[in-house]
Amino acid sequence: MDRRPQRVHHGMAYALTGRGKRVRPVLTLAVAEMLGGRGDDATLDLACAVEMVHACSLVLDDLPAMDDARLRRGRPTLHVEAGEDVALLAAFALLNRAFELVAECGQRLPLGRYTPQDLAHHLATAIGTAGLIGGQALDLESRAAELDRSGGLDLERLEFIHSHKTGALFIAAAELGAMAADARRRDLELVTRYAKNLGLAFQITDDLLDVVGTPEETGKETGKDEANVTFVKLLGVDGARALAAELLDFAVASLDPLGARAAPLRALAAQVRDRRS
Ligand code: GRG
Repeated sequence: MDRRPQRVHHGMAYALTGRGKRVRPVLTLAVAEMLGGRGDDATLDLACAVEMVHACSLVLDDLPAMDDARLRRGRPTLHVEAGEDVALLAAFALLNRAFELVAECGQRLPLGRYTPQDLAHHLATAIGTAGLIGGQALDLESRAAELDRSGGLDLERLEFIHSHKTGALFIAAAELGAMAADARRRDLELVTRYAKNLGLAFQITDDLLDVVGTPEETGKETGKDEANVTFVKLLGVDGARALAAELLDFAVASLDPLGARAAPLRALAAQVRDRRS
């Protein structure tokens, strides 16, 4: 990390470290292991690539032009720590490094049902305008509309925003794990359904923690969503909790055909339900 460009390399390391939960790479690894993956370095690298994309998205989301957040993982956000120039370059460097890693993993993994291009294609689709970027864009537009008081945000639109902004990377994380294990298509579909519901439930618990959590627990400012439409705003604390629980039940139910092998994914769903950070 002392190699040039030092400030960008330090920024990348800063964004990747700290007290993050690593839920998405854990999902990649748990799915791969459940479906018979070899647990080798290539699968681990694939999981790291997923976390790099997530770290990139957090850095961009925290920028003044987006959420304008100052605290992340219990410390200053990257642009506050190192400047917006470094934050932007580090974010794009992380994204680029993620795709370098995915390309390398595609060569190293013993794939039969999938091609190396499938891995990159799934990840790219999850990030693009049909995924994180699309969800973020719609979120920003909706916030502006709220400020103008020219348009309300209903539950369907909120679900659409967050199933893209948050859910798409959960789905890609699970799919990459399944592909690394050379999973059968049927099993890939089961974990996709699991991850879709898990991702949306994760976002709802994020909204809940913004209201009932503390900065000490969550490592970020709370009450940030006060001016925004969230699941808690639309449904209340109890209603949002009930919806998260229902989605987690759906997530777990989609694992039924996988039997006892899916115990770690069931445990992950319970952790999302009970999380305080
Ligand atoms: C080019 C990758 C890319 C993205 C551009 C900025 C953007 C588009 C999308 C924002 C996506 C985003 C940050 C969604 C919020 C998801 C969410 C609930 C984040 C919090 O995740 P945690 O709790 O964080 O897993 P830790 O710190 O534990 O890793």
